[in-house]
Amino acid sequence: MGLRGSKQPGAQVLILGLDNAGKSTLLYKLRHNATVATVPTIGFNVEMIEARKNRKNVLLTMWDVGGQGQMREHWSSFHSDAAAVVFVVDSSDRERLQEAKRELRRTLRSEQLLDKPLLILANKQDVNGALTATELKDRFNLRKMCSGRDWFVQPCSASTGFGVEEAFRQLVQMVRLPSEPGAMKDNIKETVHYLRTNSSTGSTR
Ligand SMILES: Nc1nc2c(ncn2[C@@H]2O[C@H](COP(=O)(O)OP(=O)(O)OP(=O)(O)O)[C@@H](O)[C@H]2O)c(=O)[nH]1
Ligand SMILES: [Mg+2]
Repeated sequence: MGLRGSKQPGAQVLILGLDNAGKSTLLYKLRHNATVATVPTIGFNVEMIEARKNRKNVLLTMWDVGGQGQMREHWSSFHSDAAAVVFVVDSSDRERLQEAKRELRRTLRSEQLLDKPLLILANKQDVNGALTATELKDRFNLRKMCSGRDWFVQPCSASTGFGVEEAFRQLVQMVRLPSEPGAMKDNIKETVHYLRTNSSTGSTR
């Protein structure tokens, strides 16, 4: 975690989604309240955003990773440090919904993301004909896909700012800080996984 050594509690948030979903637009809207002209992300963008949780200042490190095909194989390198995932969907692009659903399903299968809260953004609500949050929930069969984890679907428009504040508020509420009980459970699970992985490496030497 980039925040080790800092006294301020914090957590890392991973922003994923297909290319053109609006991840970088969202990040800059959140960080600078500005609508920035983006280019496809090769690699990642990272921004730190302060928030209030449980009457404390917390620092969220937001990782926005490129969504193009060749970038997706790198998504998993970001899984282990993520305390929460934001998955951005272009709700106006009906032709790519299946692709988005497939990538979300693949992401949620990651052992390192088990139990991590998931915020799905039904982005581009300003576009005529965009799927509503409820339609997206049904099309992705989210109740089934996300069973056993904390999840929420928020309609928004990263470019106009509609729903963006609500999305951030929801995220802050869902994310578990290291001092919170749920996070402790995650830490224990990760430690057990680490020990298991390392002990099996040891036995094959
Ligand atoms: N109409 C509309 N356009 C949006 C919205 N959000 C993003 N866009 C546009 O969608 C395009 C892609 O946005 P990006 O933020 O670069 O998408 P990305 O998910 O970061 O894409 P990659 O970096 O390739 O993974 C840009 O032209 C944005 O202006 C939105 O809410 N409404
Ligand atoms: Mg981008």
